[in-house]
Amino acid sequence: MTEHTDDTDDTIEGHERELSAVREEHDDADDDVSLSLPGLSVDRRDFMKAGAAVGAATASAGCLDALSGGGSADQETASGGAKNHKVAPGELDDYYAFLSGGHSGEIRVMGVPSMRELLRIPVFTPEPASGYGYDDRTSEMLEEEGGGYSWGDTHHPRVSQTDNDYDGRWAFVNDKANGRMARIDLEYFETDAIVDIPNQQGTHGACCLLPDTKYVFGVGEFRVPMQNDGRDLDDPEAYTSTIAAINPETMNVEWEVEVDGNMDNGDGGKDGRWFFTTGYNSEHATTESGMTKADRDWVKAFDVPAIEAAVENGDYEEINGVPVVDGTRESPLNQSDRPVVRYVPTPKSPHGVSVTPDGDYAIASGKLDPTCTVIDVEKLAEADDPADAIVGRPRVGMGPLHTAYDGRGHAYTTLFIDSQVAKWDIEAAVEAEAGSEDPIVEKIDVHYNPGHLIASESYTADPEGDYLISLNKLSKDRFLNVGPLKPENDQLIYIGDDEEGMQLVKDKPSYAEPHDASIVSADKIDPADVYDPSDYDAEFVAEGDESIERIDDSTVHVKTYVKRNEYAFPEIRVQEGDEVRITASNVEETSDITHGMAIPEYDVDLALAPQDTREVTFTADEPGVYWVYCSYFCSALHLEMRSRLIVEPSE
Ligand code: RUQ
Ligand code: CUA
Repeated sequence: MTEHTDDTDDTIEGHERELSAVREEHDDADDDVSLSLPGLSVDRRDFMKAGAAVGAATASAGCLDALSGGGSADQETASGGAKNHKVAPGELDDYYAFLSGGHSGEIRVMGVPSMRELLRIPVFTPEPASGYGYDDRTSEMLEEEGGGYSWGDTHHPRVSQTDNDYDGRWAFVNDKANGRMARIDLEYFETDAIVDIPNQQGTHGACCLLPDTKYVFGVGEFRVPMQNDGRDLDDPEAYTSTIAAINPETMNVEWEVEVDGNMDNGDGGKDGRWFFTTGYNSEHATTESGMTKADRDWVKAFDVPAIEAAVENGDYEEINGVPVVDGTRESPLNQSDRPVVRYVPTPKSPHGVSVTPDGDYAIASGKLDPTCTVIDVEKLAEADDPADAIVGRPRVGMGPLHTAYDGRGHAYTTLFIDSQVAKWDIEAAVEAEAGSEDPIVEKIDVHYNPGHLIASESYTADPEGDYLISLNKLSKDRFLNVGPLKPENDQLIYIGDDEEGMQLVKDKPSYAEPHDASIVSADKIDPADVYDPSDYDAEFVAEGDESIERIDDSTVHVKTYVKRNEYAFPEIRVQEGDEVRITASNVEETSDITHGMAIPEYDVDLALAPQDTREVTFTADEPGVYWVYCSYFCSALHLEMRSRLIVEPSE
């Protein structure tokens, strides 16, 4: 049983098939292993047969998993072999993974290790299944705070932390397309705030200043004129990119720092002082060849307290309502012994940067260079020359993009060109000469061309060190051909056994395109089961509170409750040209009983989870009969759950 099984087949039949495979393998080996369970000794085959006969009952599935080496509670096999990482039907995962959706503009929630997709959280894009962007509150959020774009490009979901550990409050994610940051409330798993970051285009990196998420940083990638209002069009030297420090509670942009060169990814140190970004284009060019001319680029290390002091002292220019601190190399603020930004030279165009769990090192992945650059955070604070803080440069392989950690002193770096993940020893890299391959522990093939990778709780001070997901950009031949636009391939790798080495566990096709992810222990997140009506401004419409009220000549307000299998009113009668506002509350308290409120030809689409209230406003400009119907299959009488919107013609 060293083979790993793909458990996407969670059916009873699938389970049976797998069991018979286990039995056959076992029969071939012809060694009867007796199992000692507390108080009884059972022949393994007999036990399996008994279990299989019971089918997929949860309890027996759990026992079977323990026997065949799977399950989340007891993952060691009786014969001391490998785990099979199976999460049986009805069992729950150990982790939540939050993956970005790229230019789908959303976040996906997946269980690990099953790799079952649990939910999609729309962020920058309207999404009809959840009604996101169709009720007044979320459509206003997208329109007003969000700037009214129809899409976004999410890359880096980061979960808030307290004391360098996940606190389960929020996830944040960037919009690379339009320079925005969004916050997702992890009580309800929904986007609750979007900020359109002034002076920034291409907000790429996103992450928190630790230990306590004092700021969420948006890392501006594209250099643009400051301000971008028609000036300096043909003067790229005058363009600039900034990092933006966002208050996680208010989502207000507190300050920005402008720098030389483009920025790319970012990560916060663990002690509240440093924030690191990678970057390219130290040349300030506008074409690819221009951006890759010089051999050197930088990791920029932002000294947050020094920046805060500059803001405090008024050493900034206010641009579009935000204090912008000059962090370019020539800035007077960088000539003192406490510069606001330190420019650590690296080989050209480093891509990912991440801080080790102990906070000792910031490691930048070389991308165009086959090495990683290890920066000693303590030395950085003391060194006169930031280059002196570089303490290691292991040669990891071709196209290193991102690095994650297991908490046991290893780093794992994706190699885009080699289609591999390299595992290496951080301290060995510090001791080895620059360019040495000695720190490499092993490499595993992935399929194909990985971008990001993420290990369980890798961004905290205490990673779990068991699972790693390699987010591969290409899947090519790994799945049934679905035409030219292929899925990506998120591969689960078990990294919990340093002796056996990395083990590829499963392939998970994913729609374009996850970039980064955070993997959080399930017990650190505590989502609500139903809404708490007091959490929203909208007035809850209980049974008995329903009304259809004419506010004035041209406005009607409908307040309706919603429950199995009715809306409060069998008909809603209005006049042609009326502005109609509907306030609808799902009065159900039963978990998972969601109702919809859809009105054809008026583009109305509300999704109402239990105890939720949503409002929608529209103009009834076409006379006629419109069936109000429920779009969530809620009961046997779901189809009959109806009302009519009757729009009477004006004379
Ligand atoms: S960055 S892999 Cu945003 Cu690497 Cu995509
Ligand atoms: Cu309510 Cu279907």
